[in-house]
Amino acid sequence: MLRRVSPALPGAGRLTLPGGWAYTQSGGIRAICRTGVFREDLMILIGGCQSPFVRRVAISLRLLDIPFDHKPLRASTEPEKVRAYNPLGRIPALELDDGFVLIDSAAILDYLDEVAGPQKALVPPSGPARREVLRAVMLAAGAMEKMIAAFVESRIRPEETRHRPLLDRFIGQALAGFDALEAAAGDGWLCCGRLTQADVTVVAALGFLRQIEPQAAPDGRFPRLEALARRAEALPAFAQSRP
Ligand SMILES: N[C@@H](CCC(=O)N[C@@H](CS)C(=O)NCC(=O)O)C(=O)O
Repeated sequence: MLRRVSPALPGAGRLTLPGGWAYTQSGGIRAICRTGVFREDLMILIGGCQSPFVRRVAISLRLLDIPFDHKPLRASTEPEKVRAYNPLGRIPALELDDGFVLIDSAAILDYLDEVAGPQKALVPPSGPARREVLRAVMLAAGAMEKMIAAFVESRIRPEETRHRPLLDRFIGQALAGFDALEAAAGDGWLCCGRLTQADVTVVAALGFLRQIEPQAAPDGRFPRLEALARRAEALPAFAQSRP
C-alpha cells in the first residue's frame, strides 16, 4: 500500500527517500520513509487545524495517545480532495486502518472515546457527568457553527450581498454560547474535576473566535475561559494541534 507520510510521526529511525512515499507489504506495520516511520495501521485525520472542528479532533487524538497520520487538506481550496473522503466536502474526516471513513467531528470523537475505553474517554459514559460535559460541548460546537456562518457572511459572500444584521445575529449567537460557558466555569477544568471534551471543544472554539472576530472577544471578555485556554494551550496535545 502506498501512502504519503506525516512529518510528525512518532517512531525510530530516519532515512531519506525521494518524495516521501513508502511501500509496505500487506499486513506489515512499519516501513521506513522520508520523514520517519510510517505505520500502515495508523488512522488518518483529514483536514487542517485552522478548522476548530478538526482541531478538537487532533487535540483529542493526542490526549488519548492515539497515534495518527495527518492530511491537512483545506475544504475551501481543495474541495475535490476532501470529497474523496467526505461526499459533503467537509472536514474533518478520519480514515480508519480498514479504510472506513468516519465523517463529522462528533462521530469521530465518539469513536475515539470508544477506542480509548470508558476510563480514558473524554466524555463520561453515563449519568449527570455525561450530560454536563455534553451540554458544554454542544454550546461550544454550536458557537463554532455560528462563527463559521459569520465567517461566510463577512468574508466569503460577495460584498454587495452581505447582510450586516445577519452577521450580527450569528456573532451574537456565538457570544451567547460563550457567555453561558463563562457563567458556568470555575477556576479549574470545566466539568468533573478533570480535563474532558468540554475543555477541548471550548478551547478550540475560543481560539477560533479570537482569530476570526478578535474585536468581539478582546482580552477580559471571558476571563475564566481565557484562563482555561491559557492552561490548556500550554499542554503538548493542544500546542501540537495549533493551525
Ligand atoms: N458538523 C461538522 C462541521 C464541520 C465543518 O463545518 N467544517 C468546515 C470547516 S470548519 C468545512 O469543511 N466547510 C466546508 C463546507 O462546508 O463547504 C463537524 O462537526 O465536523
